[in-house]
Amino acid sequence: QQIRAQSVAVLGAPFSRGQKRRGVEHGPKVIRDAGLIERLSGLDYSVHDFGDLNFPHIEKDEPYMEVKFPRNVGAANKILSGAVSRAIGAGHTFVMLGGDHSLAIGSVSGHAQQCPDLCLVWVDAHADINTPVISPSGNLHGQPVAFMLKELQSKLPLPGCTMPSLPGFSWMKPFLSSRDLVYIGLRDVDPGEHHILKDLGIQYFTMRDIDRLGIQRVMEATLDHLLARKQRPIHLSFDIDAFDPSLAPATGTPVNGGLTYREGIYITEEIHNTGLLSAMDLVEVNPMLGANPEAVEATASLAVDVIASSLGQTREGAHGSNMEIPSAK
Ligand code: 4U7
Ligand code: MN
Ligand code: MN
Ligand code: MN
Repeated sequence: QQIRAQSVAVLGAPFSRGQKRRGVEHGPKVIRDAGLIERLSGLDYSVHDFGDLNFPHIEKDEPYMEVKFPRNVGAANKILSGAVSRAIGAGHTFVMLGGDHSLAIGSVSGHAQQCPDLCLVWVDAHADINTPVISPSGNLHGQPVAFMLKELQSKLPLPGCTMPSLPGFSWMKPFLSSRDLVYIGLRDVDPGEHHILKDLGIQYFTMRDIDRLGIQRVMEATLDHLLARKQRPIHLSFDIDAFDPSLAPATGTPVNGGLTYREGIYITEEIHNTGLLSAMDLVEVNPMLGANPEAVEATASLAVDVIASSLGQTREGAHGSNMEIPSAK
């Protein structure tokens, strides 16, 4: 039989205006330097590295309500959304290298343009579901999920709502139902976010749930929730701060008590095993925040492991179907 090599598109999004700390825009470079492209080629993919996007710098960008840099975040995500849509339309499995997590607005919306029935797995210490009105920080990397949810449309300053629109965001409208989203790894949830999670009945697994159930049952429940009724494309949005800070120190908002290496890799192996992964984000690696170069390299190398494992690298090993054990001479 003929097996065509699957193709993966890799795109860097060097962007940091969704939060205040400089350096996260260098995430794509350190993840590439940690050997991403070689690792994916080794998995028998044809890898298309589309390089890094160029984002405009909008000089005059006053806060709107408390929201910081809305025009820059809106413009960058509009560009990203178009690029993701084209890559997925061309048949690639898509990998976005961040950059801060506000980029998920563009990444998931571009994916949804091609795959309207997608579901979303959000692996993160944080829920990133603050609306502009309830956000304690005003940083958009803590708000991307709110912008996606149809159920929150009336609470968002977007076209169609009674509030004036957030500058930079007139191009987008919510596209995801709250039942098509599952969180894994939560341990730092703001009061307004907790209210939304409960109010909308969103499925989530905190670190405490992982302690209680184990990661195996968490993944079973996650995939059951999203896929039991029908098989559909998965978007995996992976914030490196889901891991324990001892494993991923080079990130902007670390929170103690995170995923172990084995829990994180189990999550991605299970996602791969569905055969339904269609696009993923790897965000919030900030090389300017490691205590030393080793801390940065460890974080970047962990990011590569997460991506490779999502795309089929296994801990058990693998071999081609035509392999034979050579006989002794
Ligand atoms: B990340 C925070 F208030 N919730 O909204 C906020 F605690 O993409 C943190 O998950 C958000 O790293 C963290 O600013 C955003 C804060
Ligand atoms: Mn986070
Ligand atoms: Mn996040
Ligand atoms: Mn963070």
